[in-house]
Amino acid sequence: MGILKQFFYQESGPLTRELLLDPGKFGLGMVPANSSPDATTTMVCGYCSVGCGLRIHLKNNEAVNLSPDTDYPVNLGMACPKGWEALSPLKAADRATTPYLRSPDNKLKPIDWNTALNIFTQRFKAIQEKYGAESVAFLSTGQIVMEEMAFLGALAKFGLGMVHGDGNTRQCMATAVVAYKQSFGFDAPPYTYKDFEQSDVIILVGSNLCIAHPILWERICKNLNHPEIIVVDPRLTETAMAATQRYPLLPKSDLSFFYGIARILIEKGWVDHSYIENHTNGFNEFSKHLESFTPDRVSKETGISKDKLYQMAETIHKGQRVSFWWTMGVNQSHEGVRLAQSLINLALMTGNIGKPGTGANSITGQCNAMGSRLYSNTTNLLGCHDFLNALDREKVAQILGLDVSRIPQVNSWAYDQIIEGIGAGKIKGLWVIATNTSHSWIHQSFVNELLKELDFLVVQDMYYTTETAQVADLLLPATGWGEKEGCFINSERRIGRVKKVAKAPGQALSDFNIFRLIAEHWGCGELFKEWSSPEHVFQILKRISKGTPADISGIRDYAMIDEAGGIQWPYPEGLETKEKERRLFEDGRYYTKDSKAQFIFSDPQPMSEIPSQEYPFLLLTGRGSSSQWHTQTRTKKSEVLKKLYPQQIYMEMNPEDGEARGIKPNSWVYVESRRGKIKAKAYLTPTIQLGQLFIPMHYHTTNRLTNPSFDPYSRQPSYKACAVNVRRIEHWEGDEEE
Ligand SMILES: Nc1nc2c(c(=O)[nH]1)N[C@H]1C(S)=C(S)[C@@H](COP(=O)(O)OP(=O)(O)OC[C@H]3O[C@@H](n4cnc5c(=O)[nH]c(N)nc54)[C@H](O)[C@@H]3O)O[C@H]1N2
Ligand SMILES: Nc1nc2c(c(=O)[nH]1)N[C@H]1C(S)=C(S)[C@@H](COP(=O)(O)OP(=O)(O)OC[C@H]3O[C@@H](n4cnc5c(=O)[nH]c(N)nc54)[C@H](O)[C@@H]3O)O[C@H]1N2
Ligand code: SF4
Ligand SMILES: [Mo]
Repeated sequence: MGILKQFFYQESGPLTRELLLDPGKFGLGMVPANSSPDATTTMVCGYCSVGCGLRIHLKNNEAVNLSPDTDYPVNLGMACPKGWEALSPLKAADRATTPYLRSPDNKLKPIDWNTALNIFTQRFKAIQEKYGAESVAFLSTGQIVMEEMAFLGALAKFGLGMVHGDGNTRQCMATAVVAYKQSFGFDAPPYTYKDFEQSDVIILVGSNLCIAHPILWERICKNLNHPEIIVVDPRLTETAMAATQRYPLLPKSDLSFFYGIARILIEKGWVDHSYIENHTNGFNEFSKHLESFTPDRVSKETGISKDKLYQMAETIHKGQRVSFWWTMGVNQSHEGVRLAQSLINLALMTGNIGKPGTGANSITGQCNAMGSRLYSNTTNLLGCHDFLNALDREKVAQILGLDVSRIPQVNSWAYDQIIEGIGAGKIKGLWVIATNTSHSWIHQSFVNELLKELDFLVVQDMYYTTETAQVADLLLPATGWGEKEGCFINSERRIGRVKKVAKAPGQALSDFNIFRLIAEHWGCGELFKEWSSPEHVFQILKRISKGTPADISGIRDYAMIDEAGGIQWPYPEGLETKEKERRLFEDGRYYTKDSKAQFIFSDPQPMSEIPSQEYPFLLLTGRGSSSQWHTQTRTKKSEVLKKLYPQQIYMEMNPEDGEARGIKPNSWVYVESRRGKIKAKAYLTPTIQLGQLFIPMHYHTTNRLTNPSFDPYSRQPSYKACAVNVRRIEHWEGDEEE
């Protein structure tokens, strides 16, 4: 029990007089980020990937309030409602304050940590003995610090013998990762936020910046060049309303659209031949491929007039500094990788990359989506190495002091394959950390049926009330942002600090300490003896990154990150720079063998579910408001945020469609797909095109409707297209949930 006591002391304050009198003896000590009783410390926000700096105001070393950091280079004194309210979810009444175990009468009952850890070990080991080591898998997240992600990935694969583990970043960033890797030779978003201020043409594709990355929108507002702001989105979003040009194309017609634009640029001679010649491969093949994308064809396929196509091409041509930005309207598509590459191709062929105000720029989603891309040990070996490459395995094993045989020689299954694996009887145990699968996975009822088939499901979360926690066999109570130490990496590759400014509730422990305890109980603690604190792990990750494109070996320690206001990767040893914003590819050299970027393209494919007579509408889903975060486990705990968004699920529909079906504003309707039927309130609005609908993802029934279709290269789910029908509710069918 010794080690546990230390952890409780570290997490929640002293348990015993002995600890109180001599904290140093236990080596872990409680936070004091700052020693004076009333002070301020700074850290980055724990919600989205913008990564705003927040000043946390402390009383007796505990957070009492916060305000946006005026000196941080990301947000320059601004924050959105979630940031302002970031502390309130920590105090919620449904925090998991003790481990829970499902009892024979099917209820979650509190247990102590020692029992929980023994059960974790016994159950997973028994499953592995019976069905093989790879029959236990994990699903992780873009929302824990990178030191915890690395620890989880290393522990699961090198310590517990798992082979398969993926994260919610599959739902989110997988497409951008694959697109960049194939085109640039490395998963490398090239931009820095200053590019928003330096562009004169900003093209936002499938990105509702005002809602999803509000402070990046504020950065655009600081642009003094009176930029053209172009929004390509089937909906007239908040961002589109504020744009100077709008392209409300038909959903999933983007690939045809951007090939059409590329063809016009070539036809008009508006391309940068010298850039193409010196820094790229495959342009001739690409231009040949574009021949059939005539303005007539593209206009027909996208619903955008030929004049508008020429207007967009001309705007790109006239721009001195053109930047292309994309988010989920691109990544979450059945052909997302090729679509992202169609934007990369446009930047390359017009030479709009590696210069201020330019770039083919994927914006990430979660606070640490990029940390997960680099260090989660899921789809690539720790630090963007390759499980399939013997030299990479040797390198990582040597740095970690491991026997190389502990490193799997195969790639992990993707999220959807892990889920399918349950159905096929190949995955029998699952450990879910900081993601709410039962709510957020596509075709929710399918995954929820499969979760029941598992022999053992462990969920590690801050709350015992999440949809996934409620079906767990074992629930491990975790602390959250503000209750632990580590780093996040934001969209512009900036590593920022997260600090412990609040005590853990009850016996909750940081994910980091949970992993340490599991290692001990499993019997592989020896392998991780160097992994004693987040900052020690940071030092290990520096060594692993050395020599890779994302080298951070020159970052001395946490204090240096604090002093610098966050540090962007790469930051190799010997780099002496005071620059606060750095972009990639300024020398025109990419991470491929011949240092050239590659044009990649293929023919557009039909989406897997097309509206029919029975299901005549196409349903889009996404973010609803700047005050709602995903499955709402955190944002619904804030009384302030709750006033800023609709409490009940709603469906946006064009008023003409509403009238044709006798649907009145604010009336309840059924929305039905081939997979399920839900109730929603009709919100009639001309911002939605005829034949289309939109439902925010934040309500727990939305994903009952979505269709499990995936990009073939990235295996990212296509959340933004499924065929549905809508019916007026004549009378309540009482047994159904809304
Ligand atoms: N307030 C808030 N902010 C968030 C989040 C949150 O939950 N709440 N989540 C964070 C995360 S993890 C992410 S990934 C980001 C997501 O950020 P965004 O991607 O900006 O958000 P979404 O609303 O999912 O999707 C963006 C747009 O894609 C459009 N779209 C749908 N289909 C198509 C299509 O075929 N073509 C085109 N061009 N567009 C299409 C939708 O109409 C929508 O407006 O937001 C992050 N920020
Ligand atoms: N229909 C539809 N579905 C979608 C999308 C869409 O656009 N449309 N978008 C997809 C995208 S882009 C994303 S990123 C996913 C997000 O989907 P999820 O990852 O399922 O969403 P969250 O609500 O953020 O879940 C995070 C969980 O981690 C817990 N948590 C928070 N911090 C910590 C911590 O420090 N430690 C631990 N152990 N737990 C913690 C929270 O309480 C919560 O239960 O949803 C996807 N689903
Ligand atoms: S924009 Fe994102 S990082 Fe900034 S305060 Fe809002 S949620 Fe936090
Ligand atoms: Mo996401």
